[in-house]
Amino acid sequence: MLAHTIMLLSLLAAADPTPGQAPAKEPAKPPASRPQASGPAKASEDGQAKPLVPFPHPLITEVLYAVPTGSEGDANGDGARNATGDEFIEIVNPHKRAIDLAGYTLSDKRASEKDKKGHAKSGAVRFTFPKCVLQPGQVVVVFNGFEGKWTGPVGDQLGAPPKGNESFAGALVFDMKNKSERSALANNADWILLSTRGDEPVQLVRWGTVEGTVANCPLIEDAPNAVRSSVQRTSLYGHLESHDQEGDYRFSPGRFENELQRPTIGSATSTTPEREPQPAPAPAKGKPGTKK
Ligand SMILES: [Ca+2]
Ligand SMILES: [Ca+2]
Repeated sequence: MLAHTIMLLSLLAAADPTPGQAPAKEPAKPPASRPQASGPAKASEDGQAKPLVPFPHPLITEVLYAVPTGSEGDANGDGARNATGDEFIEIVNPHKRAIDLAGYTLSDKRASEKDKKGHAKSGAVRFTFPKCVLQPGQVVVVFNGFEGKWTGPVGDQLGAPPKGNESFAGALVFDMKNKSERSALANNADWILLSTRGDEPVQLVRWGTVEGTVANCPLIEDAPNAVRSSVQRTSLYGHLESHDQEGDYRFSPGRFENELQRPTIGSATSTTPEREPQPAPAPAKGKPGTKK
């Protein structure tokens, strides 16, 4: 109890200096672009750390937008470095209950732009998840996939992989199956937007001097420039840093340490997740997934 009180007090002190203690220098207010992830973990009223995104949303934990040159850039491990195909986004279920990724979309800035006729511009990155139950702490990696080759189970927009991929620490791996080299994240300035099946923004990770923003996005984070590595979250409640600050690895698709207990592999399809209310018809109840 005392520890919780101290933590809460320290959080309050960090976020809201008392008038008598003028901050040494302005501004006391954190940058608007990193409202939630630049400081310590938010605490709810009971003192428990809260995920950076509310239930039932997943959380982006790593982005490889600037693929390292040479063999060090072979993030999907197919033996060839591809500046487009080896890009990936890693996400996790940060909650204590299962969630369903169905309809969640990852997209870049290009995907938000339209040409004069109102059509989507070419070169966009956009991936919409199929039905995919994610247990607490379970990790997903979505590769760009351009010209990629795969070992082990890999899903796509039409279907989730039947199980985790041991080549990626047991994470569920998806392939965007991009057919154009131009459908890639821009190294100098771009973003990844996570949005719901109802097209509501959940999380925006951006880098470089990117123009524009996403209105009404509750979590906007500016990732550091990462020339020869990915950017990865320091913890489930932490901010995004260049991956090479954490050791010799330049990226770690599928590996994300967190405070949640990892579920037993194989239970992923056997638990019905709770879903936010949606207009779409509810799935049949009492129909457990096939056990393997
Ligand atoms: Ca590769
Ligand atoms: Ca990782």
